[in-house]
Amino acid sequence: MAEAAAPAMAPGYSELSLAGSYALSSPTFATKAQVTLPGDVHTALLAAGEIPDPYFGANEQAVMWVNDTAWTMERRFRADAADIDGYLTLTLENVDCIATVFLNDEAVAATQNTFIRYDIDVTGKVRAGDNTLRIEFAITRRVAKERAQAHPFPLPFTTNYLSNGLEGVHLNFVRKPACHAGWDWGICLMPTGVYGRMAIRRSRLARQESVTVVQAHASKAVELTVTTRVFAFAEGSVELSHEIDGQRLGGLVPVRPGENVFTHKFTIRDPKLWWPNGQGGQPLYTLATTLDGEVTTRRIGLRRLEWVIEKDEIDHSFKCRINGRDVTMLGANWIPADAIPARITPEAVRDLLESARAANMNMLRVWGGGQYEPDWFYDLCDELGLLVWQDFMFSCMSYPSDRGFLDDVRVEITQQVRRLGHHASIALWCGDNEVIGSLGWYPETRADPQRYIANYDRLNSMLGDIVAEEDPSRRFWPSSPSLGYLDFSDGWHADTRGDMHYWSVWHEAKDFSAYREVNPRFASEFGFQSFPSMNVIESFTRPEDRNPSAPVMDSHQRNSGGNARILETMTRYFRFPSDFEQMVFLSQVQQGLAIKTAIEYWRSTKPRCMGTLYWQLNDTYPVASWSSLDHGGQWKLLHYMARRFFLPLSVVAVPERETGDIRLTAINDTATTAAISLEVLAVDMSGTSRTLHAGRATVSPDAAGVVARIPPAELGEGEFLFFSWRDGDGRPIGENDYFPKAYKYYEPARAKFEASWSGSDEAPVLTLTTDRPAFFVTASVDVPGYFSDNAFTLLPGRAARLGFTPRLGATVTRAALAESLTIRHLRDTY
Ligand code: BMA
Repeated sequence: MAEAAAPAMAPGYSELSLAGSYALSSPTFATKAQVTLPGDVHTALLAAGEIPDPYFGANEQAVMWVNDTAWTMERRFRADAADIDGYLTLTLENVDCIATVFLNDEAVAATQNTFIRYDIDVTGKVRAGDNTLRIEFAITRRVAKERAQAHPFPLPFTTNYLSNGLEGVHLNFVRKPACHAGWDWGICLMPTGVYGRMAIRRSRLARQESVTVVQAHASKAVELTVTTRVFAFAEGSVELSHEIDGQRLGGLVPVRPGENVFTHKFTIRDPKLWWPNGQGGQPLYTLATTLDGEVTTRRIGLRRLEWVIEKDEIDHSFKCRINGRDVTMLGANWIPADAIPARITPEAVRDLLESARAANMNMLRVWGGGQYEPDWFYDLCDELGLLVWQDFMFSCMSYPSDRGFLDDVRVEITQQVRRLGHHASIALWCGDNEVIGSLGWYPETRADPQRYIANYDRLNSMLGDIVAEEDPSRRFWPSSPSLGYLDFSDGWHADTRGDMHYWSVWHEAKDFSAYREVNPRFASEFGFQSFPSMNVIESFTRPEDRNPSAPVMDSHQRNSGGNARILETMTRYFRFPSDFEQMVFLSQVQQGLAIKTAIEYWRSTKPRCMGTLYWQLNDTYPVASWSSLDHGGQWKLLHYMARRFFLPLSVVAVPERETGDIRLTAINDTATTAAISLEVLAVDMSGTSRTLHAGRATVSPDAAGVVARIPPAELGEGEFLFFSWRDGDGRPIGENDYFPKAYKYYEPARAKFEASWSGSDEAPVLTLTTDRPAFFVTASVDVPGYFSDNAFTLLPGRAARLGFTPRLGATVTRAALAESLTIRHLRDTY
């Protein structure tokens, strides 16, 4: 009997959003809470007042039961006849994590990977009228444990963090952000929820799966190959078209059931090229894709990007070439913006990324123990000129490599590469974070390296194959750090090839000068901790907790011995602070000084070192950590110092090991020859200064060159170097200083400051003057925002004019700023 003709389907495409309020329940806890999805359980219980704020005090322990509870989320939703007149797909993105999905009490899907978008065929399963969607979550930590116990050989999980006595989680057995179980800067909440898209999609015949774009650059033209994957429910034809730059391609195309792939080629003449921050603009072209009324858009930045990893006079280079120019990558490592998923909002993330841009960064590494970020994160990076080193989500431990696990990961990685590949910001796919290194960390892996390397390579080579298949135009780097393909040697200390993680200063307590004993080709991780800012500490402590060894301060330090390391280091460089607040301030001074020492030296070795990404940009909750932005986005002193040491045209002072001379090197990360005039002063603690050098210099594009040498003998007892440079027209570009001895050996005076406000309420300007040299001078106000400079050296007779930029849409008045202004500096810390 002939096939019944397919029922006439309503034209076009429509979506029924399933976002909204869901009833929360569990077999073991009676709750009245409603959970808003996309969202998470902790947010719901907090809103219902059924749990205390997990970030306050030591409440982490008090809420641990939440992730040892099986949660169910259920809602009713109405559908009209029009909503269901067609083929129906239930799309669920970022379901965290192991759950069964019921539609009108029928189980329609089992999820087990937070990083996968589930497209479930529910044609004929949604009724006109009332329907119910129920998601029943398993207890992830228990499933993980069962899988670990069932695994043929031990796969230890990372415990590189102070778990505050909490039981660790086998997060290498479930596909969920590894840091959800805690990390050496992260709280352990193990959140549950759905964080992405939730919708019933109605299609006439087919739906869009993915649209990828590959760029081929020729002179004065760029060819775009647009590959569209369409899932068709039945045989037939669909209307598929693309539009970009005023060009439209497409038409009626035949489809057969399942996946159909279509390719369209556009040529863009006289393309407006996209550049990373600091190197040019970020023009974006909008590509609109329409399939039978289903419209998706993507913004495309046209740029040629390659990684030059080839033999050179040192060993092998490791640099990023953009539009033909070798650009030094300056930036930091990114971790999830909050430990409570519902708080990861476009507004909060834009604020953090804008702060990265304002600090002259041009790259962020999305770290492998976190998550693939939402589309809008990469849209923001495209817009702000922030390149992305994108790790795949594996970190610091070995993972299974059995068929089931690999099949699930194959779907995950394929989806992520197809979802993100069109973004100009994505610079590189990296297999994992420190998994190669971790092979040397655990007794089990050390005892049987062949087995664990083989296990590692099964997964890692699959990742490389997927990238080669799905995105051949982009580099796949096996791991961070890595010395190269199938090279399993130690990337922590080798500095002639690959990327390097240098942790000897923090984790091995070496002197800051140790940063000058290694010469990485690309430093993708290194860091130094500090305490969060005082107002952040006040947000999770009672006054009696504000002591570096108080239990609450211990519980907000997840790196073993971290608080002691901060305090011990102070005794090496500074006079010990007189009270808690001064200690907090000094911890940030010291953090900034450590990273300044590293980055200034490594940048001065250009073109040997072509990348410095410090650990870490942001925090997931209020904690002592390596971040430069407090939880909530406030600039710590390190972030202000980053804005200076990431200046594209910079001058740095480094002691020369051989001669002891202080070598001043100008670093030019711009495309044009830089002509500068440099003035170098010897200044004493009273403010008396002598000119040691004044002269002009030129530095070629994308190069570094020594512009002056100061023999140490030229500096008298108690004197330091203060130097400033201007452009060819005499406009000030930057200033910097250099202390040949640790700060504790100097006797700065108790400087008196004059502060005055000018400008307008829209653009307030603070002018600071001093009667004596003052160090790490830091202005702060209790309004969200940042000054154009801070944590700097202020000399008598050299006023500092600081513009103030509000953040998070704060409205300010100069009066309010003046009222809450505080000035801190080094001499006041003791
Ligand atoms: C590296 C990172 C993170 C960690 C950091 C600080 O290992 O990859 O895993 O948070 O060092 O210890």
